[in-house]
Amino acid sequence: MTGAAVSFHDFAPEQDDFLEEVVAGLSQQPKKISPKFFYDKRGSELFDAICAQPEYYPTQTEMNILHNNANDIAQHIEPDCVVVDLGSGSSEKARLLLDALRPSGYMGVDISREFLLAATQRLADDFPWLDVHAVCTDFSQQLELPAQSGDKQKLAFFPGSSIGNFEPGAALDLLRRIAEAIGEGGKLLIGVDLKKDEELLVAAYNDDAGVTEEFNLNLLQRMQEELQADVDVDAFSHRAFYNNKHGRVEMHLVSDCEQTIEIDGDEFSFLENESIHTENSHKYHIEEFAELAQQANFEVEKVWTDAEQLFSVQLLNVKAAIAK
Ligand code: AVI
Repeated sequence: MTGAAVSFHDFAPEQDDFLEEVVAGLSQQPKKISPKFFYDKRGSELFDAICAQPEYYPTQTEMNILHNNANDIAQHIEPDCVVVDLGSGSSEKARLLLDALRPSGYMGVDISREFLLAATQRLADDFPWLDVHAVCTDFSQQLELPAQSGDKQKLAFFPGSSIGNFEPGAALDLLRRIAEAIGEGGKLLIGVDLKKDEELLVAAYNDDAGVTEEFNLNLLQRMQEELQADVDVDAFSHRAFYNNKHGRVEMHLVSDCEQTIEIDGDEFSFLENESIHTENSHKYHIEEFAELAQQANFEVEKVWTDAEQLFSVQLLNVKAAIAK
């Protein structure tokens, strides 16, 4: 079925400079590269494959929580709200909620223009009663919403525990930005991965099929292909472990030997076992996340989890401004 046209709002997000950021990151000690560079076409395919690995519990657990509790979630939301899907991608998780929520509008917010337009059009086709908007912006930098949402309640939706990939300070900034964008009366439905047995966490980032390993190493492949970097991908190994002090799973690319790589005329030397830190994935206790939410001007209304308390879906309210 073909639905109504999608309204497109292009805030023309600035493209990241891969070369500049890689050179800056490898010039630091310890060396690092932002996880945002994982997601080229191959990286996005590999991430989808990670989500289907039996060890990577977050995706399926969160989908089950959303599916099983969609009607209860709807009880807490105004029926004609506007869903603001942050990092909407294929909109797959929002689809689990739409029939129960019956919102008046849906705004898919994503940096990837082509992907966003295709996914929102599919959504408009499948939910012809929904007013669908595609908002192209980098919400990790700024979050502007089109005025069309009017006075209706805004329900921001940020699944996948993507918040875990932000350092606590940056997570706070992002939550504050979301609170400001959705305003008083707005709510945020967010997926938050929970602290748990270390073995389960480590296994989730070291799947037996080696998909996470390939996802991590694809960063070096990208550097080779896009930056003509002189780097031997086989001379690096994937490492993922739980850092108890920081409450996060860390991913690294570890040099198997002493070596030098060259990128655009710059040389970067590695000792044997020296690493490039490529990702942090913070895990929270429910009370820790409530504290973070509180600092960002949210209060927790309700938390849904699975029976094993692996993952949580949390509904937060923007706190009312104190009257002067
Ligand atoms: C996207 N993000 C929430 C994933 C995570 O678990 O931190 C990315 C990922 N990295 C390795 N596996 C999955």
